[in-house]
Amino acid sequence: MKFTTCAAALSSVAGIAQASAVSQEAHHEALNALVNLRRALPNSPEGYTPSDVDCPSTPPSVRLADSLSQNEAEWVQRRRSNTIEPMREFLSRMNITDFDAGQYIDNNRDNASALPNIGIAFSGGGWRALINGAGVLSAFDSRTDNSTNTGQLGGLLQSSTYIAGLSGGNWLVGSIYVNNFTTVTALRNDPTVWEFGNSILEGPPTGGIQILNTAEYYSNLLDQVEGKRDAGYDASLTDYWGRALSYQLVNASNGGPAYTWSSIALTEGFQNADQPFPISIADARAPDQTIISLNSSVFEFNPFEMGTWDPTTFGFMPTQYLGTNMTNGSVADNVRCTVGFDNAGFVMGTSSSLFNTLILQLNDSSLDIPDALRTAVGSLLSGIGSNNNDIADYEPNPFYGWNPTGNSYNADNRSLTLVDGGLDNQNIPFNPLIQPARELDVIFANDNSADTPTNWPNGSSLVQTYMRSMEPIGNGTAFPSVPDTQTFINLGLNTRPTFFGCDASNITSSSPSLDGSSNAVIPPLIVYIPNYPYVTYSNQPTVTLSTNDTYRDAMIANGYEVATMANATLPGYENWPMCVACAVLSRSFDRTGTEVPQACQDCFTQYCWDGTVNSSDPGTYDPQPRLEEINIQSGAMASARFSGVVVALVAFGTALALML
Ligand SMILES: *[C@@H]1O[C@H](CO)[C@@H](O)[C@H](O)[C@H]1NC(C)=O
Ligand SMILES: *[C@@H]1O[C@H](CO)[C@@H](O)[C@H](O)[C@H]1NC(C)=O
Ligand SMILES: *[C@@H]1O[C@H](CO)[C@@H](O)[C@H](O)[C@H]1NC(C)=O
Ligand SMILES: *[C@@H]1O[C@H](CO)[C@@H](O)[C@H](O)[C@H]1NC(C)=O
Ligand SMILES: *[C@@H]1O[C@H](CO)[C@@H](O)[C@H](O)[C@H]1NC(C)=O
Ligand SMILES: *[C@@H]1O[C@H](CO)[C@@H](O)[C@H](O)[C@H]1NC(C)=O
Ligand SMILES: *[C@@H]1O[C@H](CO)[C@@H](O)[C@H](O)[C@H]1NC(C)=O
Ligand SMILES: *[C@@H]1O[C@H](CO)[C@@H](O)[C@H](O)[C@H]1NC(C)=O
Ligand SMILES: *[C@@H]1O[C@H](CO)[C@@H](O)[C@H](O)[C@H]1NC(C)=O
Ligand SMILES: *[C@@H]1O[C@H](CO)[C@@H](O)[C@H](O)[C@H]1NC(C)=O
Ligand SMILES: *[C@@H]1O[C@H](CO)[C@@H](O)[C@H](O)[C@H]1NC(C)=O
Ligand SMILES: CC(=O)N[C@H]1CO[C@H](CO)[C@@H](O)[C@@H]1O
Repeated sequence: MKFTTCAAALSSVAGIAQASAVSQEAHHEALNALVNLRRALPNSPEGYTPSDVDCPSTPPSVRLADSLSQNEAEWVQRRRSNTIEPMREFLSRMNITDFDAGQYIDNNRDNASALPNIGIAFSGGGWRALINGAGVLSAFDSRTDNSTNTGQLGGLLQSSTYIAGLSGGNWLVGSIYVNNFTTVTALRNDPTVWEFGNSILEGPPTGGIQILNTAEYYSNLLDQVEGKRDAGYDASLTDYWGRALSYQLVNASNGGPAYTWSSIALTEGFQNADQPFPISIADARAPDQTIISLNSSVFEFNPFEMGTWDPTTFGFMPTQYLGTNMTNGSVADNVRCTVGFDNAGFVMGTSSSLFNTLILQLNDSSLDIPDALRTAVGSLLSGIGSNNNDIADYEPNPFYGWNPTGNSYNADNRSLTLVDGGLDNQNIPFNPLIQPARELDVIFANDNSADTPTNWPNGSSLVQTYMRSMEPIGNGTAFPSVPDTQTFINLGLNTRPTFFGCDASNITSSSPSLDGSSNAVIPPLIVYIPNYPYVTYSNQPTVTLSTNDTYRDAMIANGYEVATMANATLPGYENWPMCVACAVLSRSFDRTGTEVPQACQDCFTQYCWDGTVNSSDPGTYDPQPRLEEINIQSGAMASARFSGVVVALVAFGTALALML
């Protein structure tokens, strides 16, 4: 038992000292008191170390992935009613010509399922995805200053039911939710988080809530993970990586070791269904295996459950009780339950495990790390074994013995190894959002992938998800037709928002199930929002250890312009906000048999991919900023082109950098 981390967590939260002297029960009580008092997040009794507790009267069990969980179904019902007012306000403000959106909502408000059901997805792509995505998210958030002015999109977030993040995109979603559904503006302005001027290898800036120096930073990291090992759990490089990430993403001392992913469900805002349902993505993969979209198992972590809809495992486990020794989907009589395994940083680290090996880059001499520390930490971390570098170990495997005929993938393994959600090349987290059970009508998908050698997206992620949806692995999901990646570039579909699947009647079937039958499923309409330079070159390499606040803020501003198309000031795109409203309403119009307003028909003509293909070699793709560049040089020439100036410690291969 290691109480030091818990003590640190407790005392940091409420100034309770000497927590190590109290019993576990007292810990629970103290924590419950804190939960009621303040934010509901640091609820792991022993900080980063998972704890044994008595199982609840209904012990945790694995369920088939054949529907929403009861918790989610109840929650979503409340959420959908709560989106009606924000949606009414948003759609009215988007001012669809000759159409009264307020009246439309009012006519259907007694039946929320007739109204639009919106999801938002943030792709992977390291810090680039986090920061550019942050600009997009802030544009959708009515809490951002001026975001509800004419030409802007504030309120789309408040109108949404689901939000999913993958890898760097989940650093964004995770930062928002783990910090009490805070705003991008607050995270940017807070001097203790999102400070990427300091390399993750050197630790956070000193002062404030954070610790003192690099040596102490490592001592804390190692101590926290050691506590987990001492309690009998396997630790992988992801544990260290997740802890390190937390110092940048979690607004609490020592990276908030007691913050769990499941505790999001305990926050007031979530319980009131005042915010969308957050989902993080990872893939299952054994060490040293490779996966592609057609043979990956996509796992999701939501505040209630962790598991997969894919036929390979087809089960869900309560997130809160991850770490519990499960057999055949249940807890044996003599076994106690585990809590605190689902550490929020560990979940964020799992989704982004591709970056694990960054933590091994200690030998870079430009880093301000004492030599003795460099050596000690270096040998400890490299001792973990290179085979396991990019996996996160979920041992005990919650799906051990579960559904042994269907669960070919991991029923026999005591350990479930998960990796970065982008490693199967589905870099946008569509999988949880195209599940028929979630009934989404439209997905706003912000793509910050580095598909081209110049680190811009080319639609590759959509292609992967589309192909997967037509195979048995897609297990009843459907996805709109999309063209090949050359066409994306040749037609400029990656230079501005593009809609896919506008004509619901053009998609009549989904992936065949294993017995060969196929159901008609209408997929959500996809609003593809690719990264593009507006006010800065937002194609920073995926692997970037540090940058400066000037560039960070320019990237956030860029993301804002990406989402709003420069607040609808680009010639020919003044109708963009109205067309966003049309995309939101499209499936609902179909359901309610409403004639599509002429203005929306014009929007669909302009923004929908019309089926045209041009697969010729597009050559080098090298877009230039659409607007005047923000000066990120602090006095130097504004035109100086960014070309790998960002300190990228890419000792581990360019292939990696190109992948996400
Ligand atoms: C969380 O955010 C809500 C809404 O802004 C606020 O009312 C509440 O006080 C916050 N809780 C904490 C613990 O900061
Ligand atoms: C709504 O659009 C009409 C033109 O279709 C315009 O005259 C009016 O000013 C717009 N209203 C707002 C609030 O932007
Ligand atoms: C609610 O709307 C859906 C979709 O338009 C429709 O199928 C259903 O019959 C409606 N339910 C009620 C009670 O009106
Ligand atoms: C919001 O708009 C006002 C008025 O144009 C301006 O003074 C203010 O700086 C803007 N705020 C932000 C954060 O852009
Ligand atoms: C971080 O926490 C402090 C203290 O609770 C709070 O004042 C601040 O607003 C928080 N920052 C963010 C970004 O939520
Ligand atoms: C997935 O498919 C790829 C390409 O065919 C193959 O190399 C890999 O071994 C497969 N992985 C699994 C887990 O089946
Ligand atoms: C788990 O299920 C298998 C059959 O699938 C059975 O042989 C085994 O005894 C079960 N184990 C437990 C602990 O129930
Ligand atoms: C998990 O529980 C089973 C009983 O269901 C037991 O046989 C096994 O030893 C336990 N594993 C661990 C690691 O405690
Ligand atoms: C768009 O609006 C945001 C927020 O008001 C502002 O910061 C930005 O400069 C605007 N961009 C353009 C091109 O007007
Ligand atoms: C319509 O469906 C066909 C067949 O799946 C597909 O080839 C075509 O691209 C689709 N058109 C559009 C615009 O999605
Ligand atoms: C910030 O970082 C960018 C990208 O590396 C660099 O071009 C710029 O000069 C830096 N600006 C400052 C003020 O350090
Ligand atoms: C819709 C569909 O095909 N669902 C299948 C998903 O996979 C599970 C497990 O193999 C099947 O039982 C479902 O029928």
